[in-house]
Amino acid sequence: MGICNVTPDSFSDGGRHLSPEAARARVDELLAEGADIVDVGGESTRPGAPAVPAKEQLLRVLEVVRYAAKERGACVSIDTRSPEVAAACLEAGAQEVNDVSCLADEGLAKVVAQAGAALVLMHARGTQTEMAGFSQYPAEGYRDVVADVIIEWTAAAERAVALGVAREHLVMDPGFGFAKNAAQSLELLRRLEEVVRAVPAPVMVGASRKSFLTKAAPVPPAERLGASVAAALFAVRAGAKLVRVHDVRATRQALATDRLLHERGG
Ligand code: HH2
Repeated sequence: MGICNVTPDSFSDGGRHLSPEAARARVDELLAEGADIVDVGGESTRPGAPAVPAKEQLLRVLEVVRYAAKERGACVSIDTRSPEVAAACLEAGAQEVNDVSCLADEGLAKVVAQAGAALVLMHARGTQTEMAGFSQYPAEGYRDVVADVIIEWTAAAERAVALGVAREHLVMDPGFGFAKNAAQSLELLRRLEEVVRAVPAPVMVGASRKSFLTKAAPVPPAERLGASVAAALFAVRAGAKLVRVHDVRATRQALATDRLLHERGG
């Protein structure tokens, strides 16, 4: 899944794809690099980011979604917590809703159910506006981060199913960096196999350029390619079915090479 942030303030690429031309060019770039899904978002989730009203999100993303889905024939995911934004984007050709709020608004599940769309449910606690800072969260916030994330995600998934979302249309995302400090995110990724085994849905990992990856190499977001590719590779080996990334070409290259090297007699 390639990331198309149509925002002025995303943590690693804010403002780069805000104009309609730049956003379309970003879609073209992601598809040329081999993205299977284009994730379009009009609201940053960086800590402290203000909520963006639905109207403003739609001004940013609707034409981009339409372009990617209708003109480029891409599989489009809309990254939003807003039922109104989700409904308009599904109508414009998106096939999936990416919810970073872990179903804070049940209206979102109703919209997804009505459209027969897919729903990425990402584990989180509270909104980005409430988050203190990148990778800041109390150590005592979890009894066991893996067990707690699975329990809380499963409860949200059951709510979504009760609201009409098809069980087989759910994707699980542990929510790296969301209500988790760096140690908690690292532990969650390290033990991803346990999550994959426990959850009856495909697992998606979004670790790309995130600050918890800087423990080994403290560099700014745009310089975290190596760490991001390593994390994606680790996630896929642990059983993740999707990785949400900024750098599709490098990630694909690494995954394809890894697969080749693991082939026997090839
Ligand atoms: N992370 C971000 C945004 N959306 N969605 C899912 N499912 N999983 C994630 O890990 C995830 C996500 C944050 O990254 P980014 O989009 O690059 O930044 P911003 O939220 O500042 O636009």
